[in-house]
Amino acid sequence: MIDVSEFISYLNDININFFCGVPDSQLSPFCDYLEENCESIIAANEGNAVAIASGYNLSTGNYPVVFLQNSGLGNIVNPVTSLTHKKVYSIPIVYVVGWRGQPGVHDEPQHKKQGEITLDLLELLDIEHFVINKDTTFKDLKSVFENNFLDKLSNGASVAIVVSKDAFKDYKIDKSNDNTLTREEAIQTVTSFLSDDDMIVSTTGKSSRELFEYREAQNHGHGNDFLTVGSMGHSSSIALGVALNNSDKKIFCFDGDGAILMHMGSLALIGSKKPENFYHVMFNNSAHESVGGLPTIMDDIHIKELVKSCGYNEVFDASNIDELNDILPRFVESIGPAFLNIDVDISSRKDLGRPTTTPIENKNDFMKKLQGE
Ligand SMILES: Cc1ncc(C[n+]2csc(CCOP(=O)(O)OP(=O)(O)O)c2C)c(N)n1
Repeated sequence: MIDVSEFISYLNDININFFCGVPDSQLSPFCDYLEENCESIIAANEGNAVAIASGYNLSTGNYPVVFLQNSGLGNIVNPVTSLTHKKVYSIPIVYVVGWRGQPGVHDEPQHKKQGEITLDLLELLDIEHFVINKDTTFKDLKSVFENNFLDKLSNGASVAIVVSKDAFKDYKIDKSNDNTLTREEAIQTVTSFLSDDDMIVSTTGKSSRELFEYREAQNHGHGNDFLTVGSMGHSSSIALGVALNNSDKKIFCFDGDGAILMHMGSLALIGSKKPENFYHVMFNNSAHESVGGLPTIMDDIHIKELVKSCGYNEVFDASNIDELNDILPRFVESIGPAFLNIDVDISSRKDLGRPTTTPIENKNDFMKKLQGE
């Protein structure tokens, strides 16, 4: 196991001290250590992180670190192939990649394919990699830098440390905000208010898990909900596609602030297409709660003004259960696209389960329900 403080101190000693990325639960000791002890940037998405890191390299000549879950590799393919690769600007970056879905390690369906192709994808991108696991020592890792990575970086190539489960020793910081409502209670309150005809597209992470468990507990079945278990940041676009093609139904998107920031352009498209049956709910903890609770920048921006200027028709806000109950009738009866910000705390149940149905079952049930079966 690697002690993150030893690893990051070593990086600092060799003049690697710029860190930018999107948090991941498998990397949470690394991300938490950075948050507490270093200057680091949490980017909107992984492609942005590569671009910010490139700007840092252009300014200093030093090597930046980009950290990400392997599901974010898709988001970096474009800047890696057309910006940082040796055939273009040759900008050296050290990647720290959480390896979800590693073959042989049990994981959720959305991680399986990405887990299988992670090392091949890095190879295709000409990013030399070293896998660390619970048996890897700091000495092993240091010698990879000394005998291989530093040479590659000095030649303008990028390198990656691929992080298996339990490769890092625990390191955890507390995260909290001042909100009183839990995301789970907010999800239950909104869902209980909807009719049997209303459809929900829910975002990646624990929101979808909490929605699934609520439907189980209520014996509702799962046909009204499309759980966007992967593809973080795309649930609002999925919901837009559904809303534009099912004008007789109300389509609700249950989103996270991190997910909205990740592909924020979708807000502009929703606002410009103006589907009257589109209802966007953001459970706002200003954090990536599902992967450890590190902050997003949602509290620094004026999201209500932003969605309004994108063309949303109505905007609502609730920061406690009374406000939520008060606003729900007006929100649901408004003409879309409508946006509801709900302030929630940074917490989730320790015993929260995972969907027990498969994504294909989920899709088939959802399609049947859309078709009125
Ligand atoms: C492209 C991509 N990057 C990173 C992840 C890992 N990930 C899963 S959920 C999540 C946090 C989601 O944050 P937010 O949308 O604010 O919802 P919250 O968990 O706070 O409710 C992250 C970073 C991912 N699944 N996909």
